[in-house]
Amino acid sequence: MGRYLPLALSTLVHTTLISPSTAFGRWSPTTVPSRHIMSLMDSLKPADGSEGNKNKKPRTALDEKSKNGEFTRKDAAWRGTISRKEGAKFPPEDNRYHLYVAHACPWAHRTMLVRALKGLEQTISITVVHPVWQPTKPQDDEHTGWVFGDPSGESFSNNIGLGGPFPAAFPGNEPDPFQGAKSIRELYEFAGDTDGKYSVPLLWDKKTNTIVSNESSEIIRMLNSEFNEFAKDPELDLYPEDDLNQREAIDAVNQWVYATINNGVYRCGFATSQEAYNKAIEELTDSFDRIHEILKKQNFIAGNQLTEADIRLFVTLIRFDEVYAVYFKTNTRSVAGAPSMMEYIRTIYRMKGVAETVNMDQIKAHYYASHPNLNRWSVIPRGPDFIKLLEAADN
Ligand SMILES: N[C@@H](CCC(=O)N[C@@H](CS)C(=O)NCC(=O)O)C(=O)O
Repeated sequence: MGRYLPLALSTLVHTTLISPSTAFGRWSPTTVPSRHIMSLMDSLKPADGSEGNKNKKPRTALDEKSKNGEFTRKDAAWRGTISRKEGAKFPPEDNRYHLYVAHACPWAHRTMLVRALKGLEQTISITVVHPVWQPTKPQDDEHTGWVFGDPSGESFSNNIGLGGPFPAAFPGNEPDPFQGAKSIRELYEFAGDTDGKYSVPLLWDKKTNTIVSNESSEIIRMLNSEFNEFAKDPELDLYPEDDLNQREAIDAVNQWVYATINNGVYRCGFATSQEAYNKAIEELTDSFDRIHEILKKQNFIAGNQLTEADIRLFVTLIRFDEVYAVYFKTNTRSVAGAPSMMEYIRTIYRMKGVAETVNMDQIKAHYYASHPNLNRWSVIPRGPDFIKLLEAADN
């Protein structure tokens, strides 16, 4: 059985008055509905896989684990393609598609970066959700996930009523402009989703009101190649069509960087056994050193020009010292202590439109407050002020 809070604290939890706010399904300090006490107690159980969600289909990344405590990410469910090919279900069109993203999410960040670098801001609209996960249907079940910002709403705590207060909208968090959805989950349900994992990024078709794709690796390819007639920088090709060697190099890098770095940080952070963590941190540390060495010899990770592989690496490295090294226990290394990496991400950070896609406040608020079984009180550490380091003049 799981270890629960000491009695005095758990009594406090039972009697603390917490209730869902009617408008947004958020918890505010007034009353605890009984179903929520159950979900609250669930979230207080140790994340050791010994009980709880094992018979349920994974609904969030925190449930995606194997018997030996390894984090095992499941595949994205919506895999439509925007294509210039004749008769395509989703042809590229100006102002037809919308991206739902979170500043915090590295996978969503990939899509924001490619949109910015290609100059597609006018063609593909965007909504940034609130960084702190909240109950999405508190009347019905215990799922917590992405909700939309409410610039006139009240501040709130994490999903077990602790930490914060967090503003109802961080700068730039807007309500859903199209369906009036309160959560990303509502959009999935509106589109008839049966998978049950409500992730961002979400590429939405405004014309047919449905989801095109929720797989970032595929969305960035579409943004790179299918919208050139609208792009301000159509020349930029992050996965060069006419250079098969370069494509091979990108594919090869993506493979080990995804497994050991992009997903590797999650394999460290969400591991629920020492063995699983040890394996992940060893692989991550080896890859970190490998990247550092490669970047001493060349400007970018798959050669001397910026490619998709850099977009995918950048989003993990920029979160590394502020979040992953602390929260996901990847503290065998630091980006600030690796000069070739520091120079590399500084170069990318200074490219047109890139800095605007990076929001460290929302990145930190999300990670430190959205998984209360990892950080119950949602205390956000001060950190090294990585962005300041990044923006500092070269020395
Ligand atoms: N395969 C997806 C993964 C996306 C993903 O895992 N997004 C996270 C945020 S960083 C999410 O929305 N998770 C929701 C959940 O775990 O409930 C992609 O690369 O697009």
